[in-house]
Amino acid sequence: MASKTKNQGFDAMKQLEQISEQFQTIQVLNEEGEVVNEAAMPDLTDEQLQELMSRMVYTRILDQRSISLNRQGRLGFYAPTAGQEASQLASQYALEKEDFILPGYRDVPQMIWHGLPLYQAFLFSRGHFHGNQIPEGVNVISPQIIIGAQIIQAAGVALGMKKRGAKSVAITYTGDGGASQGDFYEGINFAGAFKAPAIFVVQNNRFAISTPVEKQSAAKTIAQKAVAAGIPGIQVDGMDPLAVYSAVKQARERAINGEGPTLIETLTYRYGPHTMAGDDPTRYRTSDLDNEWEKKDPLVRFRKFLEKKGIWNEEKENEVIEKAKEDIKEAIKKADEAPKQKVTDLMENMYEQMPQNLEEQYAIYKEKESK
Ligand SMILES: Cc1ncc(C[n+]2csc(CCOP(=O)(O)OP(=O)(O)O)c2C)c(N)n1
Repeated sequence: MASKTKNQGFDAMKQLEQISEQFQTIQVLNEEGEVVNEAAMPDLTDEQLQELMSRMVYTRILDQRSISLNRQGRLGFYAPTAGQEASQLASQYALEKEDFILPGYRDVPQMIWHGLPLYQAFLFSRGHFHGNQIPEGVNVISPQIIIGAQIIQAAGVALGMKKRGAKSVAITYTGDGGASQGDFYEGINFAGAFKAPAIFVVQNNRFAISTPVEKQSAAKTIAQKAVAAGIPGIQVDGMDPLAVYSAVKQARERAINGEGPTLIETLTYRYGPHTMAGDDPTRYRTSDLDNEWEKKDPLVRFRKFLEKKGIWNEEKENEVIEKAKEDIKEAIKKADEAPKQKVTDLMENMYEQMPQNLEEQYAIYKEKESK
């Protein structure tokens, strides 16, 4: 669309159009599990490909079980993840243990695969403080509920790594809604200016609760927002684990080579509701749109690819499913055994030095709890 306004030697609309057109979606596997882009194919062994598939299957089961546990009143806050496995798990799979994850509330799977014990993820869901006591050596922080706040924190963590001379990166995740927050622009701009080794992943699942991405921004892609920060921006097919892996792996290499941050937009979809707190997606999504995205299912596509290679079958998948169910059962049992949270735990965890006005209340509760 050329500008309707008189051209006085330059055409600002055309310039915008040209910039937007540069951002093409990177894909390695199509919906049939066929390789359509050899050049972007990551260098993964058969074992690694199987491991990635196992994690995706495991996490789909975890999602199904978490939804059902929530409905039984055995879990609290839960943001469903089905549909986003490639985006979440292939990006985490491209990391090293020393890298730091700053997740949003939907990104608990990445935390688990980065080392957070499953029972602690369940305790987080229940609002129990032990769910937020991340074990030493597990480089994640608690999921951020304030949309976009983790983006600035990631820029800071990454800059800290650079200053210490560490060869690691900070990766953070937000949604398409998060990319409209001021924190997003501040974070990517700051990281760009200081060449901080950060990776900003925007999981564009098309909706911020009920707000469609088309109403979120006039930009054709979220990836192109990187241009203003002077950093590379990539849009990948977020239902394609190999494309996501390649994009993050490359961004990580750039970051540790001192070339600064990258913004990665993954085009994805959440099959379930926004959270389990009463959201009804049928009020804002059509079944046609749901069907369109179900055909892109990352598990189906990756399964087809691996089966064609002869390195995946039903038996293997069933083993993973059984293992996931077993682990979940054990982790829930362990979460149930955690000591009941007390009011004084909340106060003690919040303050090193209790404010004077709370000291009195603290003493009252301490007394009650001792009975
Ligand atoms: C600063 C802030 N504003 C509003 C909210 C309420 N809120 C919770 S989730 C959400 C939508 C976020 O959508 P998106 O960033 O696309 O992520 P998604 O949930 O789709 O993964 C909103 C507005 C919040 N948590 N924080």
